[in-house]
Amino acid sequence: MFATLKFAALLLAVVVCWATQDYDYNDTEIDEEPTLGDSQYGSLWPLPQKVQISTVVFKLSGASFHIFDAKESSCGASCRLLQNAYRRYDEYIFTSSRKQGQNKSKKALACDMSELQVWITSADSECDSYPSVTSDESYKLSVDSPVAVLKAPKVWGKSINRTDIHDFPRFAHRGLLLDTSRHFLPIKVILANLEAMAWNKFNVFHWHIVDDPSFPYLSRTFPQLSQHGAYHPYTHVYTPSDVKMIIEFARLRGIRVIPEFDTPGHTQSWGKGQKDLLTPCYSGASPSGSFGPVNPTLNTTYDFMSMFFKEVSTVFPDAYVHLGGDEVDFSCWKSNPDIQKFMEQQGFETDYSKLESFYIQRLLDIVTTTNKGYMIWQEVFDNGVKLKSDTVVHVWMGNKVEEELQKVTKAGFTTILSAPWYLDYISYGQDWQKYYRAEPLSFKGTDAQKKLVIGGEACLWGEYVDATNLTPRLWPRASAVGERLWSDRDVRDLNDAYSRLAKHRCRMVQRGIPAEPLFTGYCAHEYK
Ligand code: CP6
Repeated sequence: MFATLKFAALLLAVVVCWATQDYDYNDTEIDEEPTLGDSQYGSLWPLPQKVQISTVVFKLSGASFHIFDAKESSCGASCRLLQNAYRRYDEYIFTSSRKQGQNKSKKALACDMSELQVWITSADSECDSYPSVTSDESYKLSVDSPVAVLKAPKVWGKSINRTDIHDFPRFAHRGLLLDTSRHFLPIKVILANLEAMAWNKFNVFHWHIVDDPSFPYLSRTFPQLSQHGAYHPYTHVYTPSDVKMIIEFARLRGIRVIPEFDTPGHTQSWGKGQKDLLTPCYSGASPSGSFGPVNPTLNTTYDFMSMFFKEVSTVFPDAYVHLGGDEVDFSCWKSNPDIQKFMEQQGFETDYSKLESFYIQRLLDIVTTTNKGYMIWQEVFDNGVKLKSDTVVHVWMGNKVEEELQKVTKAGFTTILSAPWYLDYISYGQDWQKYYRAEPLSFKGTDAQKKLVIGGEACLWGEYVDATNLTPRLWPRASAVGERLWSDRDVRDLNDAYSRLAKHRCRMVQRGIPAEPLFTGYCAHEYK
């Protein structure tokens, strides 16, 4: 519900009449968005499950309005998560008007709305815990005079608006993948985007933290990995305290952090600091000097992975880690005589996907001993690796998506979808509409199968993205995915979405996120 506040805030902002009524610009029309094509839901994004907005408008004073713990609430002053959220949302609603001195000479107006009460109803608010895939994110928001009430069973509910909202997510897993290997992303960029994620009701940060080009994760157990594998050993690394800070910042916003340590492919950078981890490729009878995927034939590989993932399991509190397993290139394995011999001994003949599965199987067993669940890219499932029943299969390939979802769920696995939401692809035009139209449950299957689709993730791979362009490339395009994963299946009217999203985007800009425009137009705040 801390995130709920966002809604509340939004809502209250929608409600209008805060202290801005005596702004001194002359042209009153510029305060209004064009009415043509306006949504009855104003700027709400993503659209709550049930909303009733009355025509009654309350006044809200920046001078006297505050967010309080309801006295019945099971958590209050000692819940840092909530107090932190109150402060953020108080700032969102009022800062711009206060900053501009709008209240300077203003007497406290007799306002209809003086407070928002936040009432956590469940005995265990979960204030001090981490969000999980089973977290209750529902909330109810009633904006009425003289107090607005935001009621939620747990601290994780979210929403905002101005009359009556009863809201809950359609999917439990609403993720965003960011890639910090192709380019290092400064902490402040990550934090800013976590903030924007919360505004869009995303609740999973899939941190694709390392990959071929660089290894910015500073491991306490194996510091040589980033020492040699990062773009820079001190400035372009995430230290244990950086990681801790990111996880706590995310937690306060109801966001899980799931790290991905992708193996056995996509591991070039690991080889720089860890001798003998990667497979030496051969050119004819001698080593070529280049390296391929992790070497699955050596015991030392599994010793290393055991120690590495033991550390990862303590650094990242989420119940899941993402183990990758995508795009393994067999050519180097094929060239290596030791690997060939191993294949023969194991009876794999020339089926290198069996070797891949051999590796992954052992890795999964290792990670299981750390008491974590795992997510894997779809290839691991496609190759027939034996998976624990709570494994999340991540569907990313663009061809035969529905068939894949059918197969994965038929086999009884939970799954998340990314195939329609590769935000690193850009095109001329409004590609948010394409993301918005995608429907995760359009495949053929039983109700039980559909229930196994727990959500999806927007992916922003980092080849062409760094701190200079990441944020505008992501927002508001990812917002379309946010609504698809949060709101009801029937919320799919593109005109209505356009109108709300344009305003939502302006709100993000106003709050300091340089979200790109959807199309021609302007933001009301540009004139204030
Ligand atoms: N990196 C990793 C990538 C991609 C994948 N894994 C990728 C593949 C195809 C496209 C975009 C990204 N860059 N580790 C696939 C999951 Cl089109």
